[in-house]
Amino acid sequence: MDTGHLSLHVPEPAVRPGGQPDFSNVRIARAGAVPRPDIDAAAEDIRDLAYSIIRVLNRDGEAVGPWAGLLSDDDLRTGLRNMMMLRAFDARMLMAQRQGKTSFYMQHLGEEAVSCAFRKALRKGDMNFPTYRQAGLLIADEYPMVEMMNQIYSNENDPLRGRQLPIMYSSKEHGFFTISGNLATQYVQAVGWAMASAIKNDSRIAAAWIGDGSTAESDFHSALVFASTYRAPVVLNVVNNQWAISTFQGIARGGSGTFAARGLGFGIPALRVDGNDYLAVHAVACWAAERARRNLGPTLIEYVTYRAGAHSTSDDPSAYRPKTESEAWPLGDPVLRLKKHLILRDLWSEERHVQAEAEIMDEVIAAQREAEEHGTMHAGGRPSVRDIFEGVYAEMPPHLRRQRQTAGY
Ligand SMILES: Cc1ncc(C[n+]2csc(CCOP(=O)(O)OP(=O)(O)O)c2C)c(N)n1
Ligand SMILES: [Mg+2]
Repeated sequence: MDTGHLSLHVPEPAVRPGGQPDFSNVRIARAGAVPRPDIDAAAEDIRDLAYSIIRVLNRDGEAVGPWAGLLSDDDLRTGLRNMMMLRAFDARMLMAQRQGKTSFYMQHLGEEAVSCAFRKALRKGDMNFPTYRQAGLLIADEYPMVEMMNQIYSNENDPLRGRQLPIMYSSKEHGFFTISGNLATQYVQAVGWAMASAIKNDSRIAAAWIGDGSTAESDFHSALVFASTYRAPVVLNVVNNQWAISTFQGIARGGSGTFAARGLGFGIPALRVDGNDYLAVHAVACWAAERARRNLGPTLIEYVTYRAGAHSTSDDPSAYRPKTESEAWPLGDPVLRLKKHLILRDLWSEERHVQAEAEIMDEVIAAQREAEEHGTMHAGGRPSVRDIFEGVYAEMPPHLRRQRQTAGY
């Protein structure tokens, strides 16, 4: 009917501060219920997987179903340790920011499984194009924590010589492409890198990273066109942590139902996975990485998780969501869920957990001491002004050389 009064639909989160958190609309498949398709399945034959949630760990902590069984006992304990390390690292660096030792920090609370488990599906030489919330890729690959801290403090040992925002690490050696603050650029870069790898008949694959909110950027969509057309060897990761600073995921998702479903219009196989389930994340990541390696093309993965902390040290979530929303999140906490699984299988215990927590914190504090000997934001050593001019051009152009001389370096 023609009403003569047009209006826009603006999606709103179900609750705001002061309200009762309610996630009853988040439909969660039973652990083990979602099938594991053949690696060469066509996107249209596995459409359901873009609307369900692949889960391995059930409520009791058992690993069940067709996606279970890929990780050894040692792998699982390492996974738990990596996530605990990332959490401890975050806690110390948040405190360091409050103490004025760095200007800025971003934590991973509640999302540790995504980057830690994903890293284990990659091989040396593969390349991630991460955002600021995937430091688990570095931790799980044993990148030295002290280097991360040097970067956060922009001190004299900062591998990036003070030229990047704190937490925007870079390590070619560890398959961690320099973080770009301009979100969604990771997608076009990763797809381009993957295409280059295929053009060179190389064997290395790429992984693109994006948050729910940033999928609204056009870079996301144009990257999907190229990935789909040329069947680029890339894993397209969407971390749906429900929030994009203060904007809820419903804005960027729009009418598509799920973020995974965005892949279907491009003919890209798309899976949705419980992002707080270390085993499920790892299994789905391996499936997608294998597809890429076997030249079967891209896979889009949506990780359903929850940003339990503030967006960054410049954010206060109590202004836009109920304080208790995090506790009401139905997929639980990734560290506690893996811990429960290990205890159930007699591979771990409450005592060992407490002990490991203490050991890990000691390790983080030792790294922090070492980094602080080389300076923090306002004290001690810092990179030379000369470094501003280095590292951009293979050969410094004359105008930059002149500027450097004028600056006295
Ligand atoms: C192209 C671009 N636009 C805007 C911003 C500012 N910005 C920084 S973080 C952020 C929210 C991103 O949310 P999401 O993609 O969901 O990732 P999350 O922070 O939840 O991991 C925005 C809008 C940016 N960095 N880049
Ligand atoms: Mg988000």
